[in-house]
Amino acid sequence: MTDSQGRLGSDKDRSRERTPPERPMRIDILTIFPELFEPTLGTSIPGRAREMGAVEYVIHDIREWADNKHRKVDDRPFGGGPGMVLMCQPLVDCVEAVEAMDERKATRVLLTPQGEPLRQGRVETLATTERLLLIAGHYEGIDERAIEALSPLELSIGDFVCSGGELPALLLVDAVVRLQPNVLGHELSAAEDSFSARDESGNPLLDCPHYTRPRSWRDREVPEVLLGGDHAAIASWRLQQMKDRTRTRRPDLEQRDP
Ligand code: 9D3
Repeated sequence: MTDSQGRLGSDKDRSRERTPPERPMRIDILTIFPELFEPTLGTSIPGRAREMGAVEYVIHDIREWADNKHRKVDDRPFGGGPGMVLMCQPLVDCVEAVEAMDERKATRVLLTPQGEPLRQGRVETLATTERLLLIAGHYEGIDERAIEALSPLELSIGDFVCSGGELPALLLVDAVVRLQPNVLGHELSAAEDSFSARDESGNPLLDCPHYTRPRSWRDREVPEVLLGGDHAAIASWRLQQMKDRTRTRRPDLEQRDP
């Protein structure tokens, strides 16, 4: 018999050498803008991850769970004020219906400016779960009782204002799926990039500068050490650059979890 690459071998050989293929991680996304997701999730690393069978994306339109013929899912805020508030019923019904589509327990995540600022340590934890359910809001807010009932993990992608939770959700998907086994090609490895490199105390380090040909460009030279072939000297120069850049650009990264 032959395997997928045409190599000969018995089933017995294979059961000794290979662990069974893992089920793709399932990521459900709940949104009122379902059309926003496919172009990004079909491209680059998120697209490759899906083609490889590492992940499955299922997009759900919250409006499909509206209980009225106008597919209305929002209403005016009690107490007054601008904007509309996403109602409890369509959102919670949607979460419950979507969760019932697969037997795996989903980690519920709400993208919200009120959430925990997302950092790499949280991304790494989420990357190990078998199922994520992301809720992207696109309103002045969500009825607080729905948030209480769902008790999702609440995440923000940073202290700036986006017009909705859709792009934050896509960003989280990108950060999570690139950590799935075998998704990154050899062009970069998850263990080597920014926020994976550490100093001796375990603090995260920014990346060092990179150079390619030509050696001289508009009177700017590539640092001499990179041209010499002394690999120990290159490694120590790069580490020093990483430490210097971290200290000057991101002093907040020192003595802090990823
Ligand atoms: C200007 C409206 N704001 C009044 C104080 C509240 C507000 C509501 C909804 C601000 C932004 C949004 C939409 N943003 C998100 O849903 C969102 C978000 C963000 O805006 N920044 C960083 N991370 C995230 S995650 C979800």
